[in-house]
Amino acid sequence: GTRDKSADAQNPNARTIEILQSMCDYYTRINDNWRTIAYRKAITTLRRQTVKITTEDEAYRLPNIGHRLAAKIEEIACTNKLRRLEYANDEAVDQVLETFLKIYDVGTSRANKWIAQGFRTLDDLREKAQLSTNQRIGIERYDDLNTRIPRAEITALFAHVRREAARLDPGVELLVGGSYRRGAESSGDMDIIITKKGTTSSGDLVPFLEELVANLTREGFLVATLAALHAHRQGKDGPGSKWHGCCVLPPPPREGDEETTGISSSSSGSSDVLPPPPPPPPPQIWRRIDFLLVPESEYGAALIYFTGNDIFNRSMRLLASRKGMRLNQRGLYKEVMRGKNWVKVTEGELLEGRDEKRIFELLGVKWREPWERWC
Ligand code: DCP
Ligand code: MG
Ligand code: MN
Repeated sequence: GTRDKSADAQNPNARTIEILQSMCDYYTRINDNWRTIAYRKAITTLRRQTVKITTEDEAYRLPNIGHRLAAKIEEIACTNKLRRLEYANDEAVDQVLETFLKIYDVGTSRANKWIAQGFRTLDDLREKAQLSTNQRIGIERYDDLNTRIPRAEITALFAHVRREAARLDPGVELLVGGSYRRGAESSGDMDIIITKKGTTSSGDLVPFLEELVANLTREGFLVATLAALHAHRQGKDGPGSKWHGCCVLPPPPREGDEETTGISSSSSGSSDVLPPPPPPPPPQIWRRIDFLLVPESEYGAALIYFTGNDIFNRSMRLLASRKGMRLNQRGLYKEVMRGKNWVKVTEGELLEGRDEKRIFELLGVKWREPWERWC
């Protein structure tokens, strides 16, 4: 918004530009990329005008200005202000938006719709809004799911999963990716990557994960499903072989539940004084857990992707494209060559998928340990 302030002041549409810029800043703040871009384009168009735009029709005839923005431009020209902006800068509403955006599976447009419908609290939503199953879980477990997981707890949760997995299939390999692999002291969720020697399609691992999820659910470790395995399966080995949900650490075995030494039971039995009641079990915080199935042939690329962070991933992809390659979570490919009319000249050929270090090499990047990938 700092660009060309003086030039804007000379522009006959100065006031309109100023207010649209405030809206643009607001949408940037709340991460609404679509509207940010729309406003930016409209502002650019207005900057080029040499006469004042006062009606919706005039505005709509200009490039990059749709009906809604055109109506707003007319409102500003007539009233010198924009009601929507007063509402956008209402701090109370901002606070509500922030609260709603922290519900699992809720994005800007959903949150803004709820606000427009008059909802202001989680209780409003619980009682009056139309909620998906996931949004309902996100509200019921709002505090849990917005609490970061200490590293030590991830280690313990993972040990439990790994034990169960090894019982089902000792050949399967599991690893915690995401921020944990980057060495974070706490994480938003736990990303478990699953692979097995000899697999070439994530579908090969689906039966294993189905059984693992069933067992972990039966014993009370997994407590909610947010994205079931089948919902994301695309084709026979689509990228979506994943399961998202919530888990809790199994409660520690209570004294007396385990086989005892005999000493403690006999000594306490002879006393007249009642022993103090056992302390209540610690409250169980629901934790977000993701399982990702990856065939061995794609393991390296998947490791890079699921280790992140997201900014590091973006720069790796950008680097690949600058070198005529394409990197995604399945592999590093030679870029598809396209000719006239976007017709493929060559098919993108797989260069490497299996080996993380080899992908760095082919990209000509010095190897970075996971904990050096914060951006
Ligand atoms: N990822 C990405 N782009 C996204 C989302 C994810 O590249 N838009 C990749 C990088 C992330 C990894 O997937 O590191 C795991 O995603 P998470 O959302 O679980 O992010 P982190 O594990 O990095 O952080 P957190 O501690 O919040 O879970
Ligand atoms: Mg994570
Ligand atoms: Mn995750």
